[in-house]
Amino acid sequence: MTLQHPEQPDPAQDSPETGSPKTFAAGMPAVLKSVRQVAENAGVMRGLPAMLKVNQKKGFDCPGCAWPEADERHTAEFCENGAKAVAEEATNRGLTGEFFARHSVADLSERSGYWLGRQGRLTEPLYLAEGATHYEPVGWDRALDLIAEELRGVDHPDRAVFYTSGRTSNEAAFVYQLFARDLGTNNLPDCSNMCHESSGSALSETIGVGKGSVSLEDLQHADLIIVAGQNPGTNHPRMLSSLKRAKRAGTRIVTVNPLPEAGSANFRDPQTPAGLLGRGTDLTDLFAQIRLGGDLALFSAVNRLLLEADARGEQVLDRAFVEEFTHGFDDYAEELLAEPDEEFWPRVERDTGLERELIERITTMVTEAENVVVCWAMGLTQHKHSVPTIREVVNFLLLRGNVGRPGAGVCPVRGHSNVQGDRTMGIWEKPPEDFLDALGEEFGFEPPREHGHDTVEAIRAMGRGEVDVFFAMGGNFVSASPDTLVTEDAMRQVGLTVHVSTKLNRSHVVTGTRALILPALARSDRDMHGGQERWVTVEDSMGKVHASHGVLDPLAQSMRSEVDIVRELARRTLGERSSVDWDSLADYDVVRDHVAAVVPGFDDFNTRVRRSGGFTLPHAPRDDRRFPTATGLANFTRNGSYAPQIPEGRLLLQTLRSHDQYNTTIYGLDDRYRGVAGGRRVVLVNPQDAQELGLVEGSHVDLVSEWEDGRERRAPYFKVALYPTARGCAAAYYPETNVLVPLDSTADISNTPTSKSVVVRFETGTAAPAQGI
Ligand SMILES: Nc1nc2c(c(=O)[nH]1)N[C@H]1C(S)=C(S)[C@@H](COP(=O)(O)OP(=O)(O)OC[C@H]3O[C@@H](n4cnc5c(=O)[nH]c(N)nc54)[C@H](O)[C@@H]3O)O[C@H]1N2
Ligand SMILES: Nc1nc2c(c(=O)[nH]1)N[C@H]1C(S)=C(S)[C@@H](COP(=O)(O)OP(=O)(O)OC[C@H]3O[C@@H](n4cnc5c(=O)[nH]c(N)nc54)[C@H](O)[C@@H]3O)O[C@H]1N2
Ligand SMILES: [Mo]
Repeated sequence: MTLQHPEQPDPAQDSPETGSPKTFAAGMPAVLKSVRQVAENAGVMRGLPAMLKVNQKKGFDCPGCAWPEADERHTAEFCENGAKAVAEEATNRGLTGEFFARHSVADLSERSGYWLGRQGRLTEPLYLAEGATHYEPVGWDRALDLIAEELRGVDHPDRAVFYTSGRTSNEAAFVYQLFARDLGTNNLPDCSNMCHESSGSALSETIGVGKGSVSLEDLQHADLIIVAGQNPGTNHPRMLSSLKRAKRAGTRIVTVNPLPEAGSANFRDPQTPAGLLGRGTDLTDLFAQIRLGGDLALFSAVNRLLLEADARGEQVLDRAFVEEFTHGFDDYAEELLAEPDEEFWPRVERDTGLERELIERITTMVTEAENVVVCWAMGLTQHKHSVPTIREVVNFLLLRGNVGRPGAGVCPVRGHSNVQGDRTMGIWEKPPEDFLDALGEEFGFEPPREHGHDTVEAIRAMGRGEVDVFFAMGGNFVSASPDTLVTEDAMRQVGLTVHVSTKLNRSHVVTGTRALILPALARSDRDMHGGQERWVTVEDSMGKVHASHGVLDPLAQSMRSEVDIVRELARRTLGERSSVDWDSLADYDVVRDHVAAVVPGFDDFNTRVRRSGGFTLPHAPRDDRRFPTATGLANFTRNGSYAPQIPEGRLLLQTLRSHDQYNTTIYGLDDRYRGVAGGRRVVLVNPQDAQELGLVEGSHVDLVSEWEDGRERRAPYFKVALYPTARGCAAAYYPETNVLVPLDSTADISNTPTSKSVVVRFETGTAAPAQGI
C-alpha cells in the first residue's frame, strides 16, 4: 500500500533552479530582502515603523526565533528572517467572509500552504457546519458557545486535546493550561514534542533541568563552541552576531553538520558598515561533515579519546568536578573503553563518515580549551537515538567540568519564540507533581494527575476515534506533524476541530466533522482592553523573561487576544463548576500574580518584568552547580552505540527548512544560501551517491520512504540537485516531505518524530503531474 498526498505538485512552481551553495551569510542582500519583504506585505507606513520596534525594550519580541537579545540593542535589532516573520503577521491584507464565500473548503484544500498563507490575516470567527462546503462568519458568542457545548458533552475530559504552538505568550499559555486542567485533562501536546523534546528528556535526566545552562555572556567567554545539527544562518540569524563577537574574542568554533551551511562559514554582519560592504568574519575553524545520525558516535569517540588520555596520566579530565558533582563515572568509563580499538574505530568512522584523524583534531581543540559550550538544534533532536546522543553530549561536557561555570555549558537552541516559556507555564502533557500541587492550591481545584497525550499519541488517539474536540492554540498541526496522510485521516475522525490562528493554513481545510477558526491578535498587534493597553511576556532560549508590547493597530476589531479567547471559553464551558475567577484574568497583571504563586522563579513577577530587560530564571546547575536529578548529582549515562543503517540503493533523507520559510509558513520559493531558486520540491544529493544511483542533476524523481511497517510513502516529483552533502545523506524541505515520515518512527524516550532520518529510495521516470495548483 502506498500513501501519497493529494496536494499535487505544480510543474510550473516546483521546478526550481539550483546552483552551488553560498559561502557567506547576511550582508547587503539580507538587508535588501528584509526591506522588500516588509514593504510588500505590510506597506511602508505600517511595516517599517513596526520593524524598528522589534526586540526593543519598549517594543515587541520578534515572532521569529527564540535567540536572546543582548543588553545593548542596535536600532534595528532584527535579521532578514525576523523581518519576514514580522511582515507575515503585519500584513495589511485581511480575510473577510466574502473570501470564504468565494472559496469552498474543497477548493482551499487543493491550494498550497504558500498560497493559503499569502491570502492575509484572519479577521473574524468562522464556522464550518456539519456537511457544509464553505466556512461562514459566526460571531464570537456563537463560536464560543459551540465549543463550550461540545466540551460539556464529552464523556470524559480526556476526549479533548489542547495543542499549542510555541508563539503563545506566557500569559496565554498559563491561562490555557489552567483551563485544560480545570476541565480535567493533561492532554496538552505541543510543537516541542516534535522539536526539542529530546533535549528536555536528556537534560532532565542528566543535569536535572531540561533547559540550556548558558547565557549570551558565556558564549563570549567560551574558548571553544561546538555547533552541531543547527543552521543558525537561516534559523537563528542573530546567533551569528554572538558567534562573531565570540570569534573576535578568540573563541574557536567547530561545526558539525552533513551540509556546509553558508552562515556557519562566514558572516557579514548587516548591523555594521564593514559587513554591508562585504567584509565578513570566518566563523568555523573546523568543519566536521558528519553523516546524518552520526553524532552519538562522534561524541562517544571524543569522550573515549579523553578517557584514554586520562588513563595515560594526562590531565585532561576535571577529576575534582567529576568526584564532587557527578554520579556514574566509573560505569560509564568502563563501558566506553570496553570495545577493542579494531572494532570501535571502524564503526565510528562508518557511522560518522569522519576519519579518526579529524576526530583526534577535534579532541585536541577540546583539551586546549578551558571552557566549552555545545549548541545544537534539530539535527540532534529528530533521530531515533536523539536522547542518547544528547546525553552523550552531556557526558562530554561533564568530563571536563564544562557545566555550571562561566563560558561553559549546554545550549539547546530553541525554535519558536516562546516555546521554552510555554513549557515553563505548564504546557506539558507530563506535568511534574509539584507543579500540579501548586496549581491546585492556588485555584482551589484538584488537577488531573494522569499524563496526557503528546503529539504523536494525540494523532493515534484521534485516528482511533477517541477524540471529540481538537483545539489548537496556534500552529499548523496537520502540516507540521509527521505522516501527513495518517494525520489528516486522524483529524477527520474528530467531532469538532478548533484553531486559534493568525493566518490560514492547511489545518483549517482538513477538519473534523465541524470546524471553527478563531482569529487571534499576534505579537506585533496592540492589545487593548477597556481603554487600557495590555502587554505580555516571553522567555527566550536562555531562560530570560521579558515584556513584549504590540505596536500595530489590529486590522480588525473582531480579532481577540489569546488570553481573552481562553478565559471566555472557560467561563462558558465550566460556569459555576469552576473556582477560577476567569473574568479577573482579563487583567494580565492578575495572571502574572497567579504565575508568581505557582511557577518557581517568578516571585515578584510583575515588578521584576517591568525592569528594563526583564530577569533571568534560576537554573540550579548553572547558578550553583546543583543538580536536581534522581541521584542529586549530574549523571553520567551509558549510551551504547547506534546509528541509522542505510540499505543498499537507498539514502537517508533529512527534512529541513529553507531560508524562505518559518516552519510550515512559506515566505517565498528561494533558498538563497543553498543556491536554490524558484521552487521547493528539490532533493539535495551527494554527486557520488547520485552517480551510483543513476540520478542525473535536474531530473525528476519520486521519493519513496521505506519503513518497518511495510507501508510505502511517496512524495512525487522532486528535482535532483547535486550538492556537497555527506555521503549517503540526502536533504529536502519540510513540510512537503512530512508525508514520508512514519508516525510510529519516533525517538526512544522523547517520542519525537524522526524527521532527520528517513530511509528513501528514488524512483525515476515518473511523469510530471498533469495539472498544477
Ligand atoms: N527563519 C526561520 N527561523 C526558524 C525556523 C524557521 O522555520 N525559519 N524554525 C524555528 C524552529 S521551530 C526551530 S526548532 C529552529 C530549527 O533550527 P534548525 O535545527 O537549524 O533547523 P533545520 O532546518 O531543521 O536544520 C537542521 C540542521 O541540522 C543539520 N543536521 C540534520 N541532521 C543532522 C545530524 O544528524 N547531525 C548533525 N550534526 N547535523 C544534522 C542540517 O543539515 C541542518 O543544518 O529554528 C527556528 N527558527
Ligand atoms: N518533517 C519535519 N517536520 C517537522 C519539523 C522538521 O524539521 N521536519 N520540525 C518540527 C518543529 S521543530 C516544530 S516547532 C513544528 C512546528 O509546528 P507548529 O508550531 O504547529 O507550526 P507553525 O508552522 O510554526 O505554525 C504556523 C501557524 O501558526 C499560526 N500562528 C502564527 N502566529 C500566531 C500567533 O501569534 N497566535 C496564534 N494563535 N497563531 C499563530 C498561523 O496560523 C500559522 O499558519 O514542526 C515540526 N515538524
Ligand atoms: Mo521547533
